[in-house]
Amino acid sequence: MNAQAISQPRIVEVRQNILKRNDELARELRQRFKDAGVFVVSLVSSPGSGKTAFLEKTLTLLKHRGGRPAALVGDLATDNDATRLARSQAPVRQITTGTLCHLEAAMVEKALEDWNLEELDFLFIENVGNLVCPSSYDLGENRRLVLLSVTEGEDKPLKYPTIFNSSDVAVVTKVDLAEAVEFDWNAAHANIQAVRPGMPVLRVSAKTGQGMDAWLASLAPTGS
Ligand SMILES: Nc1nc2c(ncn2[C@@H]2O[C@H](COP(=O)(O)OP(=O)(O)O)[C@@H](O)[C@H]2O)c(=O)[nH]1
Ligand SMILES: [Mg+2]
Repeated sequence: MNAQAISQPRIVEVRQNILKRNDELARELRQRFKDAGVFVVSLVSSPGSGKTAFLEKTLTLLKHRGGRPAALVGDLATDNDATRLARSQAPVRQITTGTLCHLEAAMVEKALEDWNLEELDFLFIENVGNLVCPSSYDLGENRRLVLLSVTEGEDKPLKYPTIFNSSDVAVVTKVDLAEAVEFDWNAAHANIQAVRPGMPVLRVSAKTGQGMDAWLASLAPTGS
């Protein structure tokens, strides 16, 4: 047996342990969120799909309507997104992951350490922009949104099935650009449904506000 054949099972075992520990922590977080009455939504997508723009609009509209939203945002580097989101006046905290391409439950737990969850109705968690890594990591969220911008192409659900499969709702973003890029709605819808039959699909533009009311209505009143 060569060295690689011997070392391979060990790598698998370590990875399984990391995922198991993450799942346990995520379960604890989910219970904490439930006890505090906060509804938690996470967002995953490739970089540039419009997570931060969609979230800034969401936080601003919720604040205007008297809600108590907050957000955590993950990136490899910089706190640019937290600065953008903070314009909504909602509490926001950046998590920088260094070289890690996803958020883990432990990072969420640490970021919330000195927050009083009882003071929140909604917590949004923007994951690191990546269509692969975040799919296996439960963050204790109630609902996971996967965003797909019209400029990315309709085939992405077929190319990255795991992230679509591990999400609850698909959000097609930047619909104000759909015509310019000849976005094929039927193909996009069919591809999403092929990967995850019955998945709800929302269409939004953070730029024009289109679809934002329908999205917020899907969260109200308790977001359950
Ligand atoms: N036209 C248009 N551009 C958008 C929309 N949402 C985001 N963008 C632009 O897309 C780029 C990436 O958006 P960002 O929110 O940073 O994406 P993230 O990396 O997924 O957080 C930015 O230049 C945004 O201004 C939208 O609804 N319409
Ligand atoms: Mg962002």
